[in-house]
Amino acid sequence: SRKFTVAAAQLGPIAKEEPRNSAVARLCAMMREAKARGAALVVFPELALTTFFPRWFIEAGPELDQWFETEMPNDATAPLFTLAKQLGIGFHLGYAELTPDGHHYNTAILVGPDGEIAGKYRKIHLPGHWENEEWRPFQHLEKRYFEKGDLGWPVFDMLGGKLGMCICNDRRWPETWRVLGLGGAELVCLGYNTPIHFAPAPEHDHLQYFHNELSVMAGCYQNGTWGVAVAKAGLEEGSVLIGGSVIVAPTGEIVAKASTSGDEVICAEVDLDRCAEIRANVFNFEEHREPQDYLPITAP
Ligand code: ING
Repeated sequence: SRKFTVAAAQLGPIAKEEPRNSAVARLCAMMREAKARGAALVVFPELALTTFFPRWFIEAGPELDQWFETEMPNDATAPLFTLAKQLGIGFHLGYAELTPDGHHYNTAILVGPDGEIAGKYRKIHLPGHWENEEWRPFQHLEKRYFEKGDLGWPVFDMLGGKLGMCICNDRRWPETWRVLGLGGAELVCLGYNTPIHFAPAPEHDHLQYFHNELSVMAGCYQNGTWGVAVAKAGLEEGSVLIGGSVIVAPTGEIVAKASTSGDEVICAEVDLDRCAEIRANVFNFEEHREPQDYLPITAP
């Protein structure tokens, strides 16, 4: 067996004016709690260093770039990397990345217990819209502020297994999970900032928690992988973000779920060998998958 304890460190709201060192202090407190509870890995949310700024229309330039990190680690996040090395715990962190050549990504990294970055992912499915849309109670301008990720969905050797990442809206797309599954992912880390109100279809607002669980449970089951999905939650600058962070088994079962909308650490023991229960049987890709038939047939 390849057992270890994983922690999902759900964040409550981060205020617009909250400085990064305040958010990092909250992350460090939860990293300590995760370690105290025996975790080898702690998963933090998407865009975990700042408020969810795509909810506002912001002109390109310094006012927008203030929300991005130009290097990682940096002065604000160094304490987190130092603590991880000191405690000997790995972590996943989502943040807004501004590259030296001026590219903007919604990014996540995996950092080993040695405090070194082991892997990076840049969000591919960017939801929302490009222009300020006055009819909306709040904006969702990820398509305006981020470029589509250019790294694919890589899988990294870590903690004795194969770990992958995706980010928020990615989890809704079966292709995300299948590409990770085909890459051999045994545990997928993802963060999310999901408003309870989806302006184009408000009749679905009451389904946001359900759709979160549905997406992660299906993705895990249909690819025989563990999943750790972690929210930035709560009433953040007037916008309610769902909580509902979950740890899901390769069977699709939820093995741990957050019960608040604030900073909350949930833990579960994962056994990466359990992926074989699914991958050697019902979803044995080599034996049962028929990719040559996966072509949309239009009616004659
Ligand atoms: N947030 C939301 C998400 O995909 C969204 C956007 C909400 C899309 C509800 C569709 C329905 O969870 C991010 N950051 O992707």
